[in-house]
Amino acid sequence: MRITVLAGGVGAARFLRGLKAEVPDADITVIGNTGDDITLFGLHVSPDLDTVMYTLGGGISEEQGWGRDSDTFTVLAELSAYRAGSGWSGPDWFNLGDKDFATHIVRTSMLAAGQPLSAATATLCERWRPGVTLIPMTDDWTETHVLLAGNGHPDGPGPDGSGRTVHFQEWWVRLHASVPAAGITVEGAAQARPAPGVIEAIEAADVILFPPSNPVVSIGAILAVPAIAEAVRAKTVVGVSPIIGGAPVRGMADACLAAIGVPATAGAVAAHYGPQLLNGWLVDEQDKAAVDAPEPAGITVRALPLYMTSLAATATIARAALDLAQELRG
Ligand code: FO1
Repeated sequence: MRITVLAGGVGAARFLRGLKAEVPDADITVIGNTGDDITLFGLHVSPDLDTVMYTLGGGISEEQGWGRDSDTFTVLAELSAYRAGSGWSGPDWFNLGDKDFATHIVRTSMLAAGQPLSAATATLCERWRPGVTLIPMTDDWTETHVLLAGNGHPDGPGPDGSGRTVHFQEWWVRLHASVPAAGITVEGAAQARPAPGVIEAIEAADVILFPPSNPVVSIGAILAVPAIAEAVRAKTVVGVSPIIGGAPVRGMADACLAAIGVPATAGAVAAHYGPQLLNGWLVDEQDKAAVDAPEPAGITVRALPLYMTSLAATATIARAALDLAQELRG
């Protein structure tokens, strides 16, 4: 069976562990979000690609859900010493571990040599062997930016009164999404070309899965690449709600949904994707009212326990998604 998964970070990576356990012989391609990518200290960091690679490759920090297991922060401490002892003022809010730096150095050195992000990702995966084919959504530049609402917050309106725009990571990590977002845009996505193999993986798939990733800045960012959205719409797509009981299971998807005027409910997220894109939708039993609700019209909704509390629980969710896809494909 060929399965193609559009993936963000932590939620997607954990879902993929269960999917791999449930269908170990399946050919799984993961299309990773690169809107989160950021250049820090001259290094290209791809948080969502690394989270999937480390999680499936056995190198993830389980408690953080990102970055390397048992990492140290000696380089960061040295950077702080330079910040304190000189006029240098590089960002101090993004915690990069020493082992993690090696990943960004390999990636950046390959990019500097003219290799595309997809080639760098393939090289990194030769070491980690994630057991899936991990392809960035595009090799072109994309960055998700957040327009901060002008609300009197120190980071609020700029001199002309309009809200400042910051990189998604600054909003997410430095500001903890504490300043409401008035808008979220994936810069570069409209012009971006799918990376090699992305469209082929979508077209060849028996089913496309949307794991419980952030519908705005993760799956939404991938779908912001026009050719990808168009290819996905032609397929059977089953998604897993990242919202349970009106709140995201982790992360701040609710703050992202608010930025685009979508209520943080399982049904509203399905309706946001729409029946042209999404054919099946798994919701938690707390949200089983969505099964019969009119709003996600044209989308078949099933309710089951959605907390990924163990590998077995996650495998059960993955099985339910595959079964629903089979049912919908007829
Ligand atoms: N998230 C944080 O909340 N704080 C951090 O300092 C942080 C560092 C970091 C370093 C590497 C990496 O791959 C991810 C990192 N993240 C951090 C998570 C990151 O912001 C998220 O994984 C995604 O970008 C959102 O899904």
